[in-house]
Amino acid sequence: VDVDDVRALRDQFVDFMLGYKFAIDEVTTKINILREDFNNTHAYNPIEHVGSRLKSPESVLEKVRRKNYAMNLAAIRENVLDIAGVRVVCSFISDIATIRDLLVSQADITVLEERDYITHRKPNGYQSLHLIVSIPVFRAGHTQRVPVEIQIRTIAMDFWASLEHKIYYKYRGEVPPNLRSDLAQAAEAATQLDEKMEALHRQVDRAAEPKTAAGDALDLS
Ligand code: 0O2
Repeated sequence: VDVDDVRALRDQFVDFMLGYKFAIDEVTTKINILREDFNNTHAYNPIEHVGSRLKSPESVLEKVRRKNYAMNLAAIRENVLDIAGVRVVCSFISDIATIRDLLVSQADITVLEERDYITHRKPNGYQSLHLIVSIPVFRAGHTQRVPVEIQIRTIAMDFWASLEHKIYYKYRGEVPPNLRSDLAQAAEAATQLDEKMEALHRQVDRAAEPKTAAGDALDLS
């Protein structure tokens, strides 16, 4: 093996991954701008927290093997669309659509894929809205469009998903049936909590609305 070839390969890979890191930075900035803007203009903030992760080289390669993709950078770029991941955790179910709409309407964002695991929850109980978008990243020598997976979910959905993730890894994917059914029940409880919180939120919103006497003309000038 030629050492220079190995070095060149490593440099290529570092450069490849850097594009995804920059794309995470771009999307995170977009979300932070929305968050700050909401805080400023609405005295209400639909975003609880924002997280991100760059897929590790090991899990990129694991996915390439599992899905039988070709083992080269061009094929990885084309097929593995979740190397850059950003997670937006919202307070209420209705905030999910608000954030989704605010992101997809941005001129530099193109939606490549959308999976609504809220309307169609996964059989294990997983709920979240997944968007795969592509955004331009302006590099020192060129511009590239980079895919980013954005997961949008409520606090309850996030709580459930993080526990399920731990259990799944603990049992290496072979979750015993009793735990599986407990998890499904917990997912149901999370949905009920989300619905209850949404209803409460609406009630509070209505109570806070300024009361206008019937027949009063609203002067919008
Ligand atoms: P991590 O640790 O977040 O990086 P695949 O990647 O093939 O398994 P696919 O079809 O490409 O799946 O995408 P999918 O299922 O729409 O979304 C994949 C990501 O969504 C996962 O990323 C998880 O973050 C999350 N996710 C999907 N299903 C579940 C689930 O049942 N439980 C939990 N806890 N999370 C889920 P990674 O790369 O698998 O994991």
